[in-house]
Amino acid sequence: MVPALPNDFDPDAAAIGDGLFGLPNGPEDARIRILPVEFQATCSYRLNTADGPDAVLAASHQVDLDSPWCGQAWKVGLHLDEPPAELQAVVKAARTASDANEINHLSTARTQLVTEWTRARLAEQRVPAILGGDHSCPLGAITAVNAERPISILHVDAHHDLRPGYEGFPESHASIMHNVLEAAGSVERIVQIGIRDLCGQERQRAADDPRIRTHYWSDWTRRMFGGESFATLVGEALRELTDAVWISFDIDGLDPTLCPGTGTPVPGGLSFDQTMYLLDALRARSSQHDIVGFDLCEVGAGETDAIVGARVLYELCGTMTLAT
Ligand SMILES: [Mn+2]
Repeated sequence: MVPALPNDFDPDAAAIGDGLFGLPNGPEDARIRILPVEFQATCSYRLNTADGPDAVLAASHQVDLDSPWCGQAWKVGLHLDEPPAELQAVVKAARTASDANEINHLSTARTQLVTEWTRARLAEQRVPAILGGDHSCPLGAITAVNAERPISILHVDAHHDLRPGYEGFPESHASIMHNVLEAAGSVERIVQIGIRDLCGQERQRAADDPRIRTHYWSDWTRRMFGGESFATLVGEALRELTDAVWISFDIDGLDPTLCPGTGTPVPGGLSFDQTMYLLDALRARSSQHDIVGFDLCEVGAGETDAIVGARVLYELCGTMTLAT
């Protein structure tokens, strides 16, 4: 279903509205509903990502709507939701919380509210997406989607995120994939790309758990420098995905020049063009996969962070099969 837009909407004009990408969609006519979660309480290094969603929204007005990569993603209908009042209260409390018990309590409440929001979107046949905030934010969304249909996750990140809790926080941003795997009705598979900062415990977990398929960035760069193509490597990774795919995109999977304000930047990583190619290759496999939702996390509030984040967000929206 292509949503009805006002007759005078001109996608080629400069953005005039306040909406995401300057689009006039309301929540009722958007196929993709994006929930901003301005939560970063478990961040371990730098605290910049709670203001990411606002910065991405502002930068999105500079994104032209006919992408040379994904085309006219706006046509599916995109909307950045107003968070429910309870979630806003939790997010506000988390901004000043310092006690670990309090942060854990707020994290649990946040995840429950994200779960409820996601269930409501699924009931309305909308595609849910989460715009963080730190990478702990999408846990409730991923588990809610997986409860309806077994999914695999395409996970772009500098980190495994396989720690069983970190710094006293069971719902740490460094534990999202561990928590997804431990949740009831586990996901079928996690395909990790960009990984280059890890601990021994995580490496062992990834090697031992057949659901985890890690493509270490060091292996990819060795092979590319040895003459293999990025296309070959991407093809190997994407073939490991199952039918229904959630994309979990931590912006720190990219080279830190593209995300200088992210929480835990790591040198190396995907270029912007490699990221576009990766999503393009996923889109080319649309006859084999349903993209059931996505998250974009750890985007900082700086100018470059927001500009890159807004474009990655548009391309993530563009991985959905265009409705006819
Ligand atoms: Mn992460």
